[in-house]
Order: sequence, then C-alpha cells, then structure tokens
Amino acid sequence: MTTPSTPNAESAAFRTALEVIRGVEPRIADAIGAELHDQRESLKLIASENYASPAVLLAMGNWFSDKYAEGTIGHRFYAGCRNVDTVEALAAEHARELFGARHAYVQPHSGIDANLVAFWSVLAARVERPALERAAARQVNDLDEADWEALRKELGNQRMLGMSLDAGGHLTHGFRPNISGKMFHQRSYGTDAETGLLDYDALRATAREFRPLIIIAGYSAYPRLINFRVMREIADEVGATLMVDMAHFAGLVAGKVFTGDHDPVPHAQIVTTTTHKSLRGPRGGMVLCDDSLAEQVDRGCPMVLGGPLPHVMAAKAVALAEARQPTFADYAQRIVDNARALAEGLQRRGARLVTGGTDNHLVLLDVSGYGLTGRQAEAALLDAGIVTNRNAIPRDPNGAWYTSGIRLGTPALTTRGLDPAGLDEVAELIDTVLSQTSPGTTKSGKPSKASYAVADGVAKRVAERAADLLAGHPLYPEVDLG
Ligand code: DSN
Repeated sequence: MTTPSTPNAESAAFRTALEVIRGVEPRIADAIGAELHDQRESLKLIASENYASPAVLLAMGNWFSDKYAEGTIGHRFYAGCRNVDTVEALAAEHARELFGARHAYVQPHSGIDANLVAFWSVLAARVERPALERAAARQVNDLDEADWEALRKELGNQRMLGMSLDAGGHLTHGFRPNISGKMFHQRSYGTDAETGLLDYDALRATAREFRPLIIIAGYSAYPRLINFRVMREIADEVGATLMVDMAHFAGLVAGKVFTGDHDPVPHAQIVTTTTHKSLRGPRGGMVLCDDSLAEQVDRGCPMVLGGPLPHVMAAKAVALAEARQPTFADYAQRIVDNARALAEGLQRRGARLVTGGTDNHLVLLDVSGYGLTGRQAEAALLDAGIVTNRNAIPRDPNGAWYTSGIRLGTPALTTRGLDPAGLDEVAELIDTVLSQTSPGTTKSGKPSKASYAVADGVAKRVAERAADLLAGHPLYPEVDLG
C-alpha cells in the first residue's frame, strides 16, 4: 500500500472503529474482524476482486454517508452540499487527469449503474426528447414483453451489439436477464473458433448488417487485448456509438500498460468502469465521456441513479489519487507480468488455456482437459484454499451454470506482493489439485457435473503450501487488530 501514514496509524484507526461498533452490535464487529482473517488466509484469484488501501477504506466510514446530494457539482436539489461538491469535484478531476478524459461522472454506485447511465445518455442524445420522457415516466415493474417491445419502438427500435457471454462479454451488454436486454435488441459478436481471439472481420460484417445504435466493447472473461481504434472505425462506418466497459482492465489503462490502440479513452465516445477491480478503489462505478455526451451523462441521477454516495465518492477520489502515483504504473505492469507467469506455469504443466495465453490480468483455464466441469474444479480448488470462479468458455458444452472453465486473475495477489515466481507456484498448486480430482457420479450412476473427489490428503497439503506462500506476503501488514 502506498498511502503515507504515521506508524501504526492504520491499526489504531481500525481498532478504534471496531471498538465503537462493538459497543452497539458486537456480532458485526466480530464479522468484520473475521472477514479480514478470511481474506488474509485465502489465495484469492477472483479476477474482479482486489484489496483497497486503508486510506480508501477509511474514507468510506464517515458522516459523508449522511448527506443527500442529488444533482451535480454546484447544482444540487438539497442545501448544504459544499463539502460534497469538493469531494465530487476532486474525484472527477483525478479521473479526468488519470485517464485523459474530457468529462468524468463519478456518481454511479456500481458497474451496472454506470452502464445504465451510458445507455440512457446515448439514447437521449439520439432520441426525440418527448419520447424519452414518456418512456422514463412509465412504471418499469408493470411492463410485460409486449410493453417492452412497444417501448423499444418508441425509443426508435434501438439495437446493441456486444460481445457474447461465452466469449467473455458481460450480462449488462444486452442480455435478457439484464435490463439492457429489454431496452435494446441485442446481437452478439464472438471469437474465432480456432484462435479464440476477437474476430474483427466477423464483427464488422455483423455491424454492417445489424446497424446498431451502440457497439459495446469490454469483457469480464476475455484474456486478450482489444484494438479500440479498429472498434471505433467499425462503429463510425455504421453510425454507431462506441461504448467501452473497461471495468476489468481500468487499472491497466490507469497504469499505462494499455496504451495507443489498446487504451479505450481516446477512441470511444463513452467509457464506463467499476472502481474496485484492477483500479483498487472502493466498490462503485464511473463514466468517462467526450463533450458530446457530458450533459446527458450528468443527468444520471435522478434518471437512473439514486442519490450519490458522497462517502464512496470520497474513497474514489483517494483511490484515483493513489492511481496517479508513479508506483501504480509499476503495480499495473506487475499484474500483467504475474498473469503471464501464471499462464505459462499452467501451460508448462499441460493445462489448456482459452486463446493459449493472456495479455491482461486474467487467464481462462479450460478444465475439460482434467476431465472436470468448472463447477467441480472451482469446488476442489476451494477445498485447498484457492478461491476462483467457474466461467463459461467459448461454445461451452456445459453451459453457464456448470461451465468448462475457471477464471483466474492476478490483481489481488499482486497487491499482496506476489511476483512471477510466486504465480508459478500458484500454477503448480492449481495443477496439483485439478490433476488429482476425479468427477463423481449421480445417484443413478451417471457422470455428475457437480460432485467430485480430491485424492486423499491433496487438498490439505496444497492448502498448507498456499498458506506458506501467503505468509510471505501478508495482507494489510500495517493493520494489527490486536
Ligand atoms: N461480477 C463481475 C465479475 O466478476 O467479472 C462483473 O460484474
């Protein structure tokens, strides 16, 4: 952690906070302490998780939580917002400077919220205002499928082109279980069947035929670079807006690991992100955009957001200030170096990776080579103290529930200070568990996609080795709860 502090200031701060909480509800103080313990003990490879600095965590626990501040800086629907204005302006300034963006809106509470703000902004910039206002006035809960169809027509029958879920896209990129799939007719682009890489020619052909309003780029499980210059060319050719959801790789953009064609900010009209993944901030979202969409984006609250969370905006400002320090670029580079070491370590031991490697912070391991489903592999690894999540792979025969993949990411372990040699050892531990796990059978004797058995003693031995590895890289070493 890079935040300057006096020795033991963090320990004193968290101990005091827990003491105060304990005076009201001791079970919550215990749960907070237990969570720190669990996080310290687990070998966390969830690609979307990280550890925020003590300064970021502390910035959230204060009286800014008590303030309503609907509206924008200097233009609020509540009195007494001058300190919230300071916080929001600083967070937005850090975001603009860090990412080289014309405009930053730091109010979204999450990535889904940030994407909703972006969708409505693009619609509002294109659609006749009365139609939009009529649509916004309707009661969403009362709408059935025919109503949604009528609403889409009223909004101009809009279309969205996004990466397919099994290629690594995200639910909010136009899929039915999410409101984006109700607001838009969705079509997907995928990856090449041979290489697993994004197929720009196929994408261009689909865009020409489908003529979407929005082309959305970004992913939660694609391990490679995206060329945003080419994406913008395709969008311009069909008159679409290019929107990039950089939630997963915002830290790599901030740390200048992704530059030129791989930095979305100069190429997309609108960019959304979360702030808690590779960016290492508080849980929350953010929108960056060019001047053409700034006015609409600033209407995010109350159009689709509840009141801003000033305490979280304060923590965003702190995290963004941290990300502007030179050490963050080093951190971002180490995330990628570590992911590459993990990928190479797995491949050297015979594992199959989707796309054959990684350019970013994540690795998608095809566990069918071990004779397992993703669900079995995820559970077996957890038994050995290794926390991952199962994930579909392109054209996955096991679907989105059981899956054939495991997604692994390095932002969290990099924050703990692990290096490529450490990630090679992690590869060894993963391979040891998976190669000694067998699929179980159902009660009727058929192969099960869920049950499994790890060979005797393996989970325990691996858990001990994982604990040894983590002991050399303590989490929050500056925090001693006593
Ligand atoms: N839940 C996040 C992830 O794991 O990628 C995205 O929403």
